[in-house]
Amino acid sequence: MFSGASNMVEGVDRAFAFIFITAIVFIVGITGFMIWTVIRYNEKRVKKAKQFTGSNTLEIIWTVIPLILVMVMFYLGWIGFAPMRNVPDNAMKVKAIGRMWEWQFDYGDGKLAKELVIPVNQPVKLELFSEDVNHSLFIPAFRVKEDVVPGYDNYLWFTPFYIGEYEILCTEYCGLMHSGMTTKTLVKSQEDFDKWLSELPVTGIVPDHAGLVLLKNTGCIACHSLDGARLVGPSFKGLYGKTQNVMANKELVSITADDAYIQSSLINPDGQVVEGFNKGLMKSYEKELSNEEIQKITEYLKTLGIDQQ
Ligand SMILES: [Cu+2]
Repeated sequence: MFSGASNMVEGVDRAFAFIFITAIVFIVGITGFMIWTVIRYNEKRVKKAKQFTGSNTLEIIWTVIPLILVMVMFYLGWIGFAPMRNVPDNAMKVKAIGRMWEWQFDYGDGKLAKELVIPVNQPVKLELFSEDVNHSLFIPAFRVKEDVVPGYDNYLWFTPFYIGEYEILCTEYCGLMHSGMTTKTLVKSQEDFDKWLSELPVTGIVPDHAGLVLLKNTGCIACHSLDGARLVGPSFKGLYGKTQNVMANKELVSITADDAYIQSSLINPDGQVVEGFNKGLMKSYEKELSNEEIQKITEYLKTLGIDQQ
């Protein structure tokens, strides 16, 4: 009955329809009763007004019926609203930025767009950020609307069901050009979306790889260069996957710089010292770096590895 362009339509429309129909029944009923009363008890028909006070039956009826009605409204509202705050794990994340007076969508890795482009039948989570004042992102066809407030990390999510074009509006008065703060959602097939994203030019800032951030924050690059230059320790450039000679237990052995080697070099640096470099200059990072962080560093080193040169 309430199928629509997104998975949120059913819940919202059901609650809306119930409240709307209830309101119509009451407005017609009450107005009709008033008109009927005015005619039926007109002075010409009823000369003398009757006086009466109190009716337990009436009191119960007009307490219980509205109570049931508002509880049903609450229930329908709740079952429509609760899923909106429960984002599925497989949702695609897009950062939606509101500023006076435009929307911008950040797909990561410096890829920015003025229109929201998303694949059909894929849950999408919009992470809402404002750069200036309060805005509100509203996509009427999908029945989603959330405030976009500076300093408050809000979000919304939905799954679009049909390929097509849908309006996006700002519904929080945000200044002179508020009414012009509109854009479009383009729902595409997964194939078309992938093509669009791969062709989207990089116009924003590309954030550092998480592994590089760790190398910088831990001070690694003070002694290990990223460009092949020889510093206190061997350079990270071309390191991953390289076969090299190391001193291990006072013996020169040949090893390949793989995940295990990087892990052991961080935890026990003097265990395998690259030929031509000195022992005792690097401390153990066992306590400073978690296994997960070491993995991120390894992932980054792979991007500088020999295959990449
Ligand atoms: Cu706005």
